[in-house]
This record gives sequence, structure tokens and C-alpha cells, in this order.
Amino acid sequence: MVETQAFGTVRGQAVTAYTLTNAHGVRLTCLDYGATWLKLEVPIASGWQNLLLTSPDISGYADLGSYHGKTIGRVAGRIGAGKYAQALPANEGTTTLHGGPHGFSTLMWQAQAQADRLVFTRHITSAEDGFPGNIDVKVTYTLTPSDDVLIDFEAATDQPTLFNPTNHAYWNLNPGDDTIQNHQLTINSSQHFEVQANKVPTGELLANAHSGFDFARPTNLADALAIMQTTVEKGYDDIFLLTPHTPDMPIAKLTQGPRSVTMYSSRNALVVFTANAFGDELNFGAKTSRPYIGIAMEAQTASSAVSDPRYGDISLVPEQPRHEQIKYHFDY
Ligand code: FUC
Repeated sequence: MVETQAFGTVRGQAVTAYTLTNAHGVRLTCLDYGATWLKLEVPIASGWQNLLLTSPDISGYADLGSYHGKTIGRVAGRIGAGKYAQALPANEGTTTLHGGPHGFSTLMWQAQAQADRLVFTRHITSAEDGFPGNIDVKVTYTLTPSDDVLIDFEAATDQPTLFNPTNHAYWNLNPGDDTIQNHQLTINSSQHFEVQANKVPTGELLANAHSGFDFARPTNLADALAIMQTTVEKGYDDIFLLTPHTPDMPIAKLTQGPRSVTMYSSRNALVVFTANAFGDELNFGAKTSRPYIGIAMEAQTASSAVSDPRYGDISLVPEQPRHEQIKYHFDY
């Protein structure tokens, strides 16, 4: 079943929310603006509970700083100045963050709704976002009968370019207004990337063990965040290198009470960001915006891959389309 709802306008263009419902009553809602994941609602005794941080209206999505729910591309994370052979448009000092100032998250996409999937397509020219190559991109959200959400990211190009997309959903599994400090997190990782002051990775790896980065077993986020209070960030904004794994092995699991989200990806990194400095410039409705109100878990290829082939390949070349997938499973 597909329902549509008007969701305001961006730069004069009408934005539409599309909702799919599966046989269990799980509901997935996306916007054509930013190919944004707006809500993931699970059935509970009194109705539905949304597990995502969601702004009540389109004004929340015109803010580009939090990227909540947005599709991120062409390249997730940070590309430091000079790390790529060609100059890229900067939007954080001299760094290109999350696809730069005209990345996927800022664009209107063409939507096509089917019974179990929402398909967003976009032709993006080099002139439009400042990356080399004109690309055709397709982002497909599928809601399965077994309460999985699959996001498929596909792209083709006419010139060599880069493609390392992700989704920037923030989770908060609480029914009420509590932060994610009462959640447990597990990550299939034993190392994370050292970063410079501007958060661009140095290329060096650091061990997770015996530090606030050790999520090898289910770990209370309150305890982990307490350790992180000695850091500048006072929380997580970090790139975890995933342990080599098969596509059917979870890369991460977030749990609160009976509810959990389990993530799968064949890529080698997970960025974890705990909304460390969020304040009242953001509006998440009944969830009061403040530090740790949500946790973003962004599956991707390690951003160091842009200049260091040891960490993967994010190149996109003509005649060789790329396809990446992130899978989320929900228990509730
Ligand atoms: C994550 C972080 C960034 C940024 C963004 C909203 O991806 O790596 O620092 O704050 O989220």
C-alpha cells in the first residue's frame, strides 16, 4: 500500500511524503526532497512508534547541518583539500563534507512508488554539484514482509568520478523523550581511524580495545559517552573500520528494551555520530533536540579510500555502474 502526502515546498517546488506499509503494519516514509528517510514506524499497542529522529515539517529539512534522514552523496564523510586529483567544492573550511554544498541531500529527486518500494532517481551534472562527471543515480528503499528496510544506491557516470553514498538516519528507540544514553550498541569493529582537528582521517588506525571505542559486546551508551567526556567532541563522530565480514553478518546493532535495529553492509566502515552539540536550532517534535538525542550510524567505505587504496575503492568509471546496499532489520 502506498500513501502520499504534501510536505511543503523547497525553493518553490512541492515536496511529497510517500508511505509504504507492510503486512505487519510497519510503515516506511520518505521524501522526494533529499531522497530523505522521514520515518520508520513500528506497531505498538497504542498505535505506532517512530524509531527515527524526524522534523515535523519541511523547515527542518532545509537545515543542512544535521542531515537527518538524508541520502548522502556523491561521497559520504570528509574529503580533505588535495586528497583527490581534482578540486572539489568545499563546505566545511577547505573540506568537502557529505557531497559538498550541492550534494544529494540538497536535491529534489524524481519519485516512483511501488507496492513495496520507493524509487528516487536523479541525473546530476558536473556543473550542478561540482564533482567531475555527469551521473545517473537511483536510490531505492524497499520494505520487506520480514521487517527489513533495504536501501540500494546505484550510479553510472560518463567520466571518472567518486561514489560512496550512505543514509544519515538518526535513531532513538525510546517511546518518550529520553536520549540514546539508555541504548546498547554493538559494532563489529576492533579499530577506528585517527582524525586530525578538522576530522579528516590521517590514515592511521587506532585500537578500540580498552577505550571508549570498544563496542565488541553490547555496551551501554551512557557508560561509553561518560568515557568520551574527556574528548573535544564529548561524544562520537568517528569512523569505525569494520572487521572483515560476510553480507549476512551484522555490522552493528542498537537496542533499547524490546526494540532494536540491526545493520548489514558489505562495505568496510561505519561512521557513528551521537549528535554531541545538538540544541534548539533543530526541531524533532516530541523528542527535544539536545546532545545525544539520536545516533547516526552511516555505513560506507572508509573515507581514506579517496587517496589510499588500502581502505577500498570509491571510484566510479564509465561503463562500470556501481551498486551499494545497506540493510536494516527491526525488532519491536
Ligand atoms: C556526521 C559527522 C559530521 C557531521 C554530520 C551531521 O556524519 O561526521 O561531523 O556533523 O554527521
